Amino acid sequence: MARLPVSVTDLVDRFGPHRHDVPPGGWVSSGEPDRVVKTHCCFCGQQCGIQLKVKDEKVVGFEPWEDFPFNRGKLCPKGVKRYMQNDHPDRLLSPLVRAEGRGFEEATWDDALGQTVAAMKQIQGDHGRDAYAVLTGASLTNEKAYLMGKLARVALRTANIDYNGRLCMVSAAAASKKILGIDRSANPWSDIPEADVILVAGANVAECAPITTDYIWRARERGARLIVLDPRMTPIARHADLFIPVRSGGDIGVFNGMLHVMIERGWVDRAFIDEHTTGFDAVAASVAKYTPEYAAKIAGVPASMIVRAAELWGPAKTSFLLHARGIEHHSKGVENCMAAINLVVATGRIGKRGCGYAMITGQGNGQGGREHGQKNDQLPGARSLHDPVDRAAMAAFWNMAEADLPRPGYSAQELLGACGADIEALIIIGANPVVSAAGADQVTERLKQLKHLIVIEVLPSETAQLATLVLPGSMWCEEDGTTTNLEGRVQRRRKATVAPGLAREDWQILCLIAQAVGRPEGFEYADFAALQDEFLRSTRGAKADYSGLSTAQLDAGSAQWPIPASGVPTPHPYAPPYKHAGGLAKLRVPCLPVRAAVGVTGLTLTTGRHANQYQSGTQTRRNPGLKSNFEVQLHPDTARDYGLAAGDAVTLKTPHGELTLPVVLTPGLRPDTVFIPFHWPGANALTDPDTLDPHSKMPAFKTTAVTLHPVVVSASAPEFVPRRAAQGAVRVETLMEPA
Ligand SMILES: Nc1nc2c(c(=O)[nH]1)N[C@H]1C(S)=C(S)[C@@H](COP(=O)(O)OP(=O)(O)OC[C@H]3O[C@@H](n4cnc5c(=O)[nH]c(N)nc54)[C@H](O)[C@@H]3O)O[C@H]1N2
Ligand SMILES: Nc1nc2c(c(=O)[nH]1)N[C@H]1C(S)=C(S)[C@@H](COP(=O)(O)OP(=O)(O)OC[C@H]3O[C@@H](n4cnc5c(=O)[nH]c(N)nc54)[C@H](O)[C@@H]3O)O[C@H]1N2
Ligand code: SF4
Ligand SMILES: [Mo]
Repeated sequence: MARLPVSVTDLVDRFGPHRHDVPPGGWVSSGEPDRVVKTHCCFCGQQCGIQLKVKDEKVVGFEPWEDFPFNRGKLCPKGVKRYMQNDHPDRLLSPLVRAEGRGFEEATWDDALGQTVAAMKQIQGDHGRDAYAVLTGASLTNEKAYLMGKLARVALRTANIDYNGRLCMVSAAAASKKILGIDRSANPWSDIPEADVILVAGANVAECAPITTDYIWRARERGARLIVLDPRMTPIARHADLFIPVRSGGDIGVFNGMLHVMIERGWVDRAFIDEHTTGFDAVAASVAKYTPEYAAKIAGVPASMIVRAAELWGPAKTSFLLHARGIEHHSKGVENCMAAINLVVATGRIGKRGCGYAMITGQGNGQGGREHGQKNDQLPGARSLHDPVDRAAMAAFWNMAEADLPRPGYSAQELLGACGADIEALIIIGANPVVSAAGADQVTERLKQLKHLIVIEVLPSETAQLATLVLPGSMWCEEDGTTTNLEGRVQRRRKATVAPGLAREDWQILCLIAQAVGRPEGFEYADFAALQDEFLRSTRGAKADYSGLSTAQLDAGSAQWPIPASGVPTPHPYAPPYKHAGGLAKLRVPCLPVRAAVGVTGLTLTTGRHANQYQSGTQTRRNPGLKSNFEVQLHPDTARDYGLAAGDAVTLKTPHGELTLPVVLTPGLRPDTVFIPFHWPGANALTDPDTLDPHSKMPAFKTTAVTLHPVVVSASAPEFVPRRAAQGAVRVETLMEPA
C-alpha cells in the first residue's frame, strides 16, 4: 500500500477551502473544443441546460444551450464557472484507508472493498442489520438514488437509510402530501409569467433560484404585483410592491391573517371549496381570531401590511405562490407550509394556467432525489414503505419476500444522533453533515464514535476527513443519468469525460459494494442503460410514474411526471381530482408555531445562502471563480447597540455552540435578526440538533436564540453603549400566540 505524501486534512490545509489562486499552467486549456456535450448544471434544483466544451478529454468551458426550454441559455455564476473546479488538486483519485496514527493511505479497490466487507459482516453480525446505516443526498441522479435505496434494503437489509433532503425539502413535501396527496410543484414554471400576483415567501430567489427571477420579471413586465415575505430585504424584495419583513418564524401570522381578511371580504372561491376540498370550515373557524392586529403581533409587522397583502392576493384573477426554506426550516415548518397552501386552495387558483403553487426545490435532484427510495419511509416512485400494497409491489419487483423488506428507520438528523449508539457503521454519499447538519459539533462527535465510516466523495469534504475509508466517486460531468427539476421535468445528464485516476462512477461503486457483501443478485448490470431501464420500470403505476418516458422526451427534457405507460406527461398534477381517496384536497388547520428562538436580548439567528456558494461549500469554496465571505450580517442599529462597526469581530453564542465572525452591516435586515450563511464549517455549531419538526423531522435552521459578544470594539464605532451586551444564558421559550 503506497503512502500518500500528505493526509487529506493536510491537503485541505495546504490548498485550503478558500484557495482561489489558479495553479501554474492554469486549470483551463485553450483552443477549440473537440466536442460539445449537452447536459445540465449539477448545482441547484432548476437544473439549467448547459453545453460543456470538451478538449483533450477535459471540460474546458461551456456554451449556453439556447434551445433548452427551462432556462433558454441563461445561467448563473455557479453554472458558468463550475467547470473551473474540475481539475482541482484536491480531487480524490484513489481509495484512501485510514491507518491509525498515520492519516490516510492510498489503497487498491480490492483492499478497500475487503475492508468494507469485513466491517459489514462484523458489525451486522454483532449488532444486527440496522447497525449498518446509509446517508445519501439529493444531488445524486435518479438512478443513483434508486440504487442507494436498493443497496440499503436489498443488499444490506438495513432499515436505516435516509438522505440530506431531510434538511431541505421534507416540510414542504409533507404539507403537500397531507393536503393535496402528492409531492410535486403544482405547475410548470411557464405559468409564472401569466400570474397577476406573485407571493414569494421565505425564498431568496435571486441568489438561490436565479432563473426563477427571470420568470417573475416576465410577469412583472405584464404588470403583475409582487409580495415578498422575508426578514431580510433580499434582492427580489427590493422590487416588490409589498415587502413584508416578517420576523423569522412568524409567517403563519401573515398567512392566517390574509385568509381572515379574504374570508371577511368574500375573496374565497366557495364553489371550488365545496366541490374539491374538505376541512375548509375548520380552517375558517381557526382563522376567525386572526384579525390583522392579532396576526400582526405574531408576524412582527404592521397590521396594515397584512391587510394590503390580502387586498393584492385575494381578488386577483391569476396568482402564483412560491416558497422555499425560509418558511420550511422551522420546528413547525410543515404547519407554515399548510397555512400557505390553504391560502392558495381557498382561492381555487391552483394547478391551471397562470394559477400556481410551488415549493422551490433546492438541490440539483431535490425532486427526483426525494421520490425514488433513499428516504427513510419511501420506496421508488414515491411509494410508501408503510403501505402494504406499495411494499408488496416493490418486494415483487426486487424478487424478495415482503416480510424481508425493512420497515422505516431513522430520519437523517436522528440517524446522525444515533451514531456510536444504535448505529456502528455508516456509508455516506452526496452529503457533508459535518458542515450542514444541525448541531454540527455534536454530529461530528457522533461520527467519530463510529466503528466504520465509508464516504464516497469526489473531494476531501470535512465529513470525508473523518472517514475510515474514502472511496473516490464520480463528478456530474463524468456520468450519465437523469435528474428531475423543480417543475417535475425529467431530463438527461450526459457524460462528458471519464472519472480520473482510480475514481469510478458512483453507480459502479455501489454495485461493487453489493457484490462484495455477497449479494450480487440484482446488482450485476451489463451497463448503465440496464440500470436506467430498471429504475424507470420500477416506477410503473406509482404516484411518481416515469415509466412512459420516451427517449425523445428525455433528450429534449420536455416531460413532467407522472408519465404513465401512455407516454402523456402531466404538467398540472394538481388539477382536481386530488390524489386523496374521493379526489378531494384535505385542508388542515395549521398549529401555531412555538417561538423557540427568542434570546434574552431578543435576537434571532437565521441562516441561509450566498449567490456564489453552494451548500456545504465542498465544491464552490474550491472554485477560483466564486468568491464570497463568511460574515455575520447585522442591522446597523443592532451593531451600534453593541459598539460594533463593519469588519469588527463578534462572537455569536447559542445554547448549542459559539462562533466568531466579522460583522457586515445590512440595513435591509430586521434589527432583531442576525443572519449568517451556512457554507462554511462552524455555522451549524450554532443550530439545534434535537428540536425537529414532529411531522417532517426537519431541524429549525431558520430560528435560533442568539446573543452577541463583541470581541474587538472598533475605535471607529461612534458610541459604544454596551446596553444590550448579553449576559447569562439564552432563554428559549415563549409561545408566539399573543395573550
Ligand atoms: N447560491 C445558492 N443557491 C442555492 C443553494 C446554495 O447553497 N447556494 N442551495 C440550493 C438548495 S439545496 C436550497 S434548499 C435552496 C434554498 O433556497 P432559499 O430557501 O431561497 O434560501 P435560504 O437562504 O436558505 O433561505 C431563504 C430566505 O429565507 C429567509 N428567512 C429566514 N427565516 C425566515 C422566516 O421565518 N420566514 C420567511 N418568510 N423567510 C425567512 C432568509 O432571510 C432567506 O433570505 O437554494 C438552492 N440554491
Ligand atoms: N444552518 C443551515 N444549515 C443547512 C441549511 C441552512 O439553510 N442553514 N440548509 C440545509 C439544506 S436545504 C441542505 S440541502 C443541506 C445540504 O447540505 P449537504 O447535505 O452537506 O449537501 P452538499 O454540500 O451538497 O454535500 C454534498 C457532498 O457530496 C459531494 N457530492 C456532490 N455530488 C456528488 C456525486 O454525484 N457523487 C459523489 N460521490 N459525491 C457528490 C459534494 O462534494 C459534497 O461534499 O444543508 C442543510 N443545512
Ligand atoms: S446553480 Fe442553478 S441557476 Fe445556476 S446555472 Fe446551475 S442550475 Fe442554473
Ligand atoms: Mo436544500
